[in-house]
Amino acid sequence: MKKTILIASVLLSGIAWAEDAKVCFYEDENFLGQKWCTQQLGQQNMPSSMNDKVTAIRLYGNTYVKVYEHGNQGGKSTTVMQDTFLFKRLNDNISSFDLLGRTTDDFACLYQDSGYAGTPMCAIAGEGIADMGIADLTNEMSSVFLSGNAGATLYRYPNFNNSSVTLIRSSGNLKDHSFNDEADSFRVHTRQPSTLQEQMAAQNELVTYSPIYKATWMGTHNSYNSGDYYWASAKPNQSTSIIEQLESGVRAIEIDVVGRTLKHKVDTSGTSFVRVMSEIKNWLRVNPGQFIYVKFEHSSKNEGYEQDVAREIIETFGNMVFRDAVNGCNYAPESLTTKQLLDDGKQIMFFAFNGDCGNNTDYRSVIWNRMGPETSDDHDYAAGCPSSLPAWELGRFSTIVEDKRGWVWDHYLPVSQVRPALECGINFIGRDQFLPDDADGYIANHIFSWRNGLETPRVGRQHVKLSVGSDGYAHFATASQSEQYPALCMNREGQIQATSQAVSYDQAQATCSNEFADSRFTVPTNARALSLFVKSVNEGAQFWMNYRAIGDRWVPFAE
Ligand SMILES: [Ca+2]
Ligand SMILES: [Ca+2]
Ligand SMILES: [Ca+2]
Ligand SMILES: [Ca+2]
Repeated sequence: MKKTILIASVLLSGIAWAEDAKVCFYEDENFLGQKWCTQQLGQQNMPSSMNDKVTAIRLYGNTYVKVYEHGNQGGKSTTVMQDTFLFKRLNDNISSFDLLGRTTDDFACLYQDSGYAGTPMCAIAGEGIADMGIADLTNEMSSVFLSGNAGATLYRYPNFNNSSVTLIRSSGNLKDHSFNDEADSFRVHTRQPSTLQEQMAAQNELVTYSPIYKATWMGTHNSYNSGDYYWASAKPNQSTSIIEQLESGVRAIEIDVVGRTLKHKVDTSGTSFVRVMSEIKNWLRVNPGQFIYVKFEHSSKNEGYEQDVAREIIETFGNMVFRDAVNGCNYAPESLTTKQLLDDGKQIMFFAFNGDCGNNTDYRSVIWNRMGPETSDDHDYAAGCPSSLPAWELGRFSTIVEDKRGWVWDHYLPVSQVRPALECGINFIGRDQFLPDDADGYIANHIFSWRNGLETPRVGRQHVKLSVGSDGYAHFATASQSEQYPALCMNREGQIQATSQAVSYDQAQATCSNEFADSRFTVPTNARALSLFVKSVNEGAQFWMNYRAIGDRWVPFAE
């Protein structure tokens, strides 16, 4: 009971905020300068104070907006479905608009520049744009954001003609598809996720039930330091945009900021902090079941900058950001799970290195303390865990940070060490050169659950058992509820044990209670908990886990 109260008091200290449907227009890039908002749906002329001035747009709720060059919805026009920090085509030219309700999260937005910058043109699945000339965007588009289950086919000529490229993942830079500044028309359709994407999505959902300091996530290092965002003279840490990383299952990212700009930039055009926050927000608002952990490094301390950064975080994420306005730079409760945060409407939290939260009160209110040890990527995790691990018993994150930029000081965790490191209690590895297509097997090595592929629930096979293989690893597999296995039970200390009696799925909870006082029928929700249990049993052994199908989805703890 005490624990419940502690969590509730932390959660309730965030600002009360609900995303009412509205649009805000801004005079300057990065949502700065004069601002004008309206909740009124339908066609309107821009008020004279904002006519031919708009450079950025923010959308709230399920709205989208069509913007026009002239009054009364005349002239060139484009459709905007996401926050847009910088208009180029139609910049300082918008004179009227039409505010509409979006009925699906399956949509695609093409952007004028790489890294989702410049003017977008969006369409929902089942629709398309026959001629980018309606916005003077012919042969201009350089990146594509695919939302929900949208895919897109881009055509070299108008009216869906000539050669095309079909995207099943977002692309921060269409050069990767040899289609930069080529599209004249595009169609949006729905796509089927790959087996690996489905496996990763199911596992990420399972992990939300883990206490946050014990959770197993995929991570990236210097997540924003990608050639998709600026021209880079040296090889940057990442080759893809943050959206592509998140789409592939990454849930822990790392951002270095210097005041209001990002540290990792090679150009001098002032690549902004709010730009990356806005990109993440665009992804979170169409993925309400997802939560992102942001490891935050803030160099060149300055209270004025800290104030700006805090304000931009709060303005961008509103009630989505998990913060503690009362006790700034606090420790999050050790028992807190991501699921509890999601149930409270939270989708993002920021962590600093131990106590490195600066001096500004607002800044400290959005930054959590307690990044734990960063261990070495040179360690042989398969041979044994470093003495510093697992730090999760202390309620801290344990991480590995790579640094691979094509220079002599490269360091990099071999893919074969990924699973052993996670089993040592590493919460996330700050991966460099993350590959969304998993060409190096890095994503597959993060899968501790459905090792042999996510199975589809079907009649008679709607429950999940754990099978221990001859390689010492366990995998999840479908089973029929009448099959008889020992059940996995978790006690109050979080220790997992199996019942001595083999029972049907329906008897699992009662058998846990009979054999272990105060225990609960359970499913391992992180790599280390699973590994500790598997090391204590024989190969070939099978166990019931509290994990079964509801409809066509696998749901943990579905009592
Ligand atoms: Ca302007
Ligand atoms: Ca105009
Ligand atoms: Ca372009
Ligand atoms: Ca073309």
